[in-house]
Amino acid sequence: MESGTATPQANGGGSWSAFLKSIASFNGDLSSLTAPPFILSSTSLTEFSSYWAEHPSAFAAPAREPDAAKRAVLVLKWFLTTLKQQYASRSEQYGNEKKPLNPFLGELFLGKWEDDAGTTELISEQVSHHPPATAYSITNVPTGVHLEGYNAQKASFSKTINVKQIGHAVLTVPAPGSDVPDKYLITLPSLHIEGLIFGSPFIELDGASYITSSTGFTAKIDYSGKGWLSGKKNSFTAALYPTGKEKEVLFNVSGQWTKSFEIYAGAAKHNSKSSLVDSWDPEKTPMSELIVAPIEKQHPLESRKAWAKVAAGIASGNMDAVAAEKSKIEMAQREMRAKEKAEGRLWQRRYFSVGTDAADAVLTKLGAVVGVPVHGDADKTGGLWRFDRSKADKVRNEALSEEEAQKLAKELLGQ
Ligand code: HC3
Repeated sequence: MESGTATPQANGGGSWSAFLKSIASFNGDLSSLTAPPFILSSTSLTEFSSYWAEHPSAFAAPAREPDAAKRAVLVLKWFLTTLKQQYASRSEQYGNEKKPLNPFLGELFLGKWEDDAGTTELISEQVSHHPPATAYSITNVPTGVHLEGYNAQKASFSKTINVKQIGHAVLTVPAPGSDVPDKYLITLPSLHIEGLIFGSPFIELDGASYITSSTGFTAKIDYSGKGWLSGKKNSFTAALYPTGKEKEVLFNVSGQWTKSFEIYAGAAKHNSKSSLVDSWDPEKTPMSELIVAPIEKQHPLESRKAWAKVAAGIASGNMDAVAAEKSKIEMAQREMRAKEKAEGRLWQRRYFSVGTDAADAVLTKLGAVVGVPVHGDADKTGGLWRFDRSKADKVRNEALSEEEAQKLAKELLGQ
């Protein structure tokens, strides 16, 4: 069976209907969802962090803009450009969104982009397993634009799978001519799965998400899908306004997050050719390719290396091998947790630490504007995770010997 390409229909409707029955009563923990083989992806959720910067030039652009309101609109533009990758890229022909691999604690996904924007580095780490949470740090080296954040998901079933994203992202933009960088607090949209009943799942975003800045601007993005009678798939409208003055719209954006969008000055009711200030068309803007080290050079905890045997099993449709290889990792992880408990220690995250400030500075200043609590929903994500530069500097040039790498793989992954 070619699980990577086969449709549910091609694999027998029986197991798909059993899957549908099982999700109608599932407990909200997406990692516990038992999906039929043909809907299993060999990509781990730690890889999803890369979707934030597949257009590094858009990511870095705000650092070159001297005007604070225009910087805020460039941040909004970059955020909107990421949505297609985040929510539709795995389902190029709509309708084959698969179930990603559940990362193990400590799993890493490291990479970089090298293009016109210079080097942009990605670090993604599974910082919590119960509840599952992934943290990430992305830095454009020449400009110093830096994104960090963490996320978890809470799912419920009502007509379909509905997913609320827990967590947030913080973008730091060094502003031209200022010693104090801008901070942007970004919330994450809710989503639901469409097409489940037809065996062709894809994502639609819903509700609203926000970006609020230390420079006094807020963007609200409203998502809507194709209704019964009207509307287009993956639609959105967005408005940027001085924080607290929602009616004083400085810029508005509209379009489809999978297709193109236009940015206009002022409120939407005045949109005309002359108020059009910018636009985006993913077809005309090629993505940069993420560079990931070859598997043999990766750290044992790097995602593609750790899951290589599971991925091979999925690709060849050998589900016995998939189950056996997954259970090796799960057992080794369980044993490691038991050992840590017995020795009274915790797993040391490699790049992130639980926020040490008595109160997180960004959430204290900006959280209330966009509904992010000062504790950052730490109870649902295993902590309020912040990138720890000192940890990252320490491991930057660390080289494991072949022997050390093998020992780690055995101990932590049962390989
Ligand atoms: C819900 C989801 C897992 C979570 C994925 C997240 C929210 C992860 C963080 C990224 O930044 C954005 C993102 C994009 C897609 C989200 C996934 C879509 C489907 C997957 C479920 C666990 C799988 C449901 C199974 C099935 C067969 C219906 O696809």
